[in-house]
Amino acid sequence: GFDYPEYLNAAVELTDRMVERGFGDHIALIGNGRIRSYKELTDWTNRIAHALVEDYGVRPGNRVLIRSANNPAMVACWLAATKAGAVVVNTMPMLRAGELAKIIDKAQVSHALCDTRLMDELALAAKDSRYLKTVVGFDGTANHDAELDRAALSQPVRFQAVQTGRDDVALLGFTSGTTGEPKATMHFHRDILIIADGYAREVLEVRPEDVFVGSPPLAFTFGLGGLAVFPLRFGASAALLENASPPNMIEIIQKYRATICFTAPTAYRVMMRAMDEGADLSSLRAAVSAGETLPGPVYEEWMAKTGKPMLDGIGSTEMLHIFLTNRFGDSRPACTGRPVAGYEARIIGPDGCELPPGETGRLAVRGPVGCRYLADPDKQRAYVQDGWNLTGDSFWQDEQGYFHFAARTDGIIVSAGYNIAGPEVEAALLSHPDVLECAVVGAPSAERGQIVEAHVVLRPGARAGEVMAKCLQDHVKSVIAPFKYPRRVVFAEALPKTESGKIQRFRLLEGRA
Ligand code: 3SK
Repeated sequence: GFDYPEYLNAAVELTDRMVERGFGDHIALIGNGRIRSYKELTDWTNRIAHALVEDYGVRPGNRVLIRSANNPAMVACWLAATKAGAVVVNTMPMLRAGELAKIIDKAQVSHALCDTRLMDELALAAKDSRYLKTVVGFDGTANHDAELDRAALSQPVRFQAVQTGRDDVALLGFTSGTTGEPKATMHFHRDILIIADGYAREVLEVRPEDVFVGSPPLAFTFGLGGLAVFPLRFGASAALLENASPPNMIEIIQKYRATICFTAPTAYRVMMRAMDEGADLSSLRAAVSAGETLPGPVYEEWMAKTGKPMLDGIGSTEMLHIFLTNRFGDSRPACTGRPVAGYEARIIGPDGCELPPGETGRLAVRGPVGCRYLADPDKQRAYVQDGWNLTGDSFWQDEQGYFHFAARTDGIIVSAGYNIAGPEVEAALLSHPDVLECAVVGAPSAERGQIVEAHVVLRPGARAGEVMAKCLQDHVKSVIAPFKYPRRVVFAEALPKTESGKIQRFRLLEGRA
């Protein structure tokens, strides 16, 4: 069970409590050229919390937006605002003024803490806002040379955190999803601990010696969990990278002997090419893959190279983190495993009834964390029915109870009466040595209703053209049922992605009926 006291402040549990438990001298955060212990992080967050309350008037329940790349200062601001009882909205650096303005409006953000290097777009968004009145800059580098840093410096290192209830909202997770319209999901203080005490404890078996590294933005709950909550809950360390390109991740893995990596399959593929050139990733004991389907060939290659399974998992902003996952001793290729302890999952048909093994339907989940949309009762009713969260993914369950991804609920391509799961075609294309990345969509076709259309980014050195298109089509036909082959192949330099790295397949179809 997940039993927490009635009054609980998640940020206190991740900092002051860790010092009390003897982790004061352990390394908590590494980033921007500095290493900070739990004691230093605790004092830092307490000073900022004081400044937020006394200098900037943050009150319990205020919505505080944070705008930053992944760095220790962003984590410190998040923890400090949480200690002050605020409801935090973490946002990604790539957002533009228009997108920020929508979030500010929807969440009724009153205060914003912004890395000074990213101030321009936020200032634009704040200009005409009815809600956002206080914007404070912080220094995302290690120099502590901005307004919030100076205000914090004159404050004491002890702070009496706001006594929040375990069911008070602590975090608003925004998801632009793959459709473009931002939705916010509310998460309680206890939810933040549950994702660590569930998935991270049960599946990753996190210990204080672990060093985490990865690419998802802290503004995305995948990143906040994997790169802040999980390490801090267990006295482990997180190495944060403002630019988490595969070469930068490799450098950090080698330098700090990182043990747990969170990233997406595309980055793992690039990292595996680097291993062929001598990169040493032997310190990694867990490679977590999420955010995109993990193609079977990527899993197999990782297993062959490291002798360890890549842990494919699926989560969502609605559910805060991973609820279905492979495990160290229990993993299979092209399979997302079984529910995390405390969660149940089932496959349902269009009538809401559970489907038998082997049939593809919508994945429904329930467990200790669930979806609560902010100010959107219609979306809430559609997403949560009879206590089950109806995800946007279709899956099928095998006879042994393992779950297999089929497609986004809206991602099944129906071509001349055949149901074709785009991700299956993508996996087939990715098993071709010249393909770096690809996205498959159902393009409208007068003849067949839809046709399978593949957008392909080739590896450097490979030549795009008719010969390559034919070669890829033949390859797909040789790997999966021939009717699934992409009838159209479009070569691209890059694929459209959300700030969190998800491919936006809908954008590949924009402007077509
Ligand atoms: O699978 C995902 O995309 C995800 C989303 C939010 C949090 C965690 C995960 C793995």
